[in-house]
Amino acid sequence: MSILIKNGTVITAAGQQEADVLIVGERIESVSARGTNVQADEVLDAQGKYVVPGGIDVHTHMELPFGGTFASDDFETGTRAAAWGGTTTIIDFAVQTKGQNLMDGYEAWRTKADGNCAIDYGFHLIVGDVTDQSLKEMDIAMGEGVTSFKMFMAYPGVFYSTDGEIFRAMQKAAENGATIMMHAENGIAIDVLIAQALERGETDPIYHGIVRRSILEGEATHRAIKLAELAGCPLYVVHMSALEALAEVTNARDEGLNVFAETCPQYLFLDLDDLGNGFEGAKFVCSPPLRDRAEGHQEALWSGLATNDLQIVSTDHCPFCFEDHPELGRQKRLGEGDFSKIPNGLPGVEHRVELIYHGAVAEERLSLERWVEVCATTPARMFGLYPRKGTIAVGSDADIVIFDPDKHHQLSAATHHMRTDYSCYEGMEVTGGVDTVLSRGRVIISGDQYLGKKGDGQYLVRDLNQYLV
Ligand code: DUC
Ligand code: ZN
Ligand code: ZN
Repeated sequence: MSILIKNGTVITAAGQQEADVLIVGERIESVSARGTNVQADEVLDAQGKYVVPGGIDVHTHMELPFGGTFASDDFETGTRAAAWGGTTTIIDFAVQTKGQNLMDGYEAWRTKADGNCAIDYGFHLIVGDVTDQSLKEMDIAMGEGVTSFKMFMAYPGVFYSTDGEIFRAMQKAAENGATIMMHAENGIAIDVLIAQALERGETDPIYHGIVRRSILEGEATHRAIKLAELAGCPLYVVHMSALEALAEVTNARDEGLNVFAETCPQYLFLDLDDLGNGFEGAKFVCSPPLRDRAEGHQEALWSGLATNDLQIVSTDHCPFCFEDHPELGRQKRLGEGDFSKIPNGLPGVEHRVELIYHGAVAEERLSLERWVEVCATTPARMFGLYPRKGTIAVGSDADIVIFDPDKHHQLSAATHHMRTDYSCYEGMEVTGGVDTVLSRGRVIISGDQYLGKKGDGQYLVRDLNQYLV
């Protein structure tokens, strides 16, 4: 089976080209000057549209157990929603819980995902219990293509690791060339502030945003960088929200350290005010929290993306329903009367590629090439998938989005495909939208039709971070 994508403008991180793309089977066969006489079984006309690499979301939490419930998207619904939004690869987080072997977490997440994904997928591993055994198992995980390990400086009693535990895992990562991914918030200090707020009767969701102070994200980021520097391992700071944290990463990178960071659309578009309005604010509870716009975090993050102090936009997709759900039960409402019991996380996997196009390209903050770079190419290189993924080149997987820059649409829970009963972007007008999506040479989205199916997505064995200095 061959498909020719004709008449489009091919955008990669390296530049733009008026070119036709020939796909044979699952791979890109040729990228040739527009109008070259190439024959194919099927022709897709991309006149007036961009032809870009499929999005790669390196931070999702399908079915994550959290706060007495589970993230509401499973691998089937979540990867389908991702496809609708132009994402053709996810890297999700398998979880090792306390007392469990590390590889048991990996096996459990493979069981949840295998046969259920509509797009390709890989895993990072959350190291939830640093022991001699789990450190040894980090070697085994590398053999399975899990080359990145997430740790938490937040959530004492749940995912939290002490500095000593973090340092031991970092030493192991340094031996293997693995990347440590860090949730950098000082969870111990935050827990003191949570208890004090609740004692004062401050129970609404807005206090989630107030107690999780940005200075505590900056402090934890600094500490993580110093520990990684000493251990000699690459560090990737996840879901950065605060300008104090960005300053730490910028300094580290200026010193030539292997320090990297991502942010997410929620930190670029939403803010502390969204956490107001009584319990409605629970819809916006995630950690780190949405920040006060007046403090300049959002503008700092956009400029970090422009200067490459921030390299990736991921989603931290971790959805929960607002109203009680017939199958999932209580989700956000678990935290009525106590903000600290609201499950943390937002739906987002469907909207990242379009939102970043809107905020970056349509609103003229970043170039087309940089949009592709932060949404696809750098994620592929950072997590060992390039050049199989993240670009449009001969031999690469035919994961391709035909993107219509002239499409205007409104984001809404009524039309999205994520399994949540609300949208964080309800009513927002977005310029630019996904038209057609191909995953390894198969058309899985065509206009308003979903043509994918669960089980078509393959597990990805990943290589090491390709940016190490
Ligand atoms: N933050 C969230 O908002 N949800 C899941 C875990 C996390 O770190
Ligand atoms: Zn996190
Ligand atoms: Zn996360």
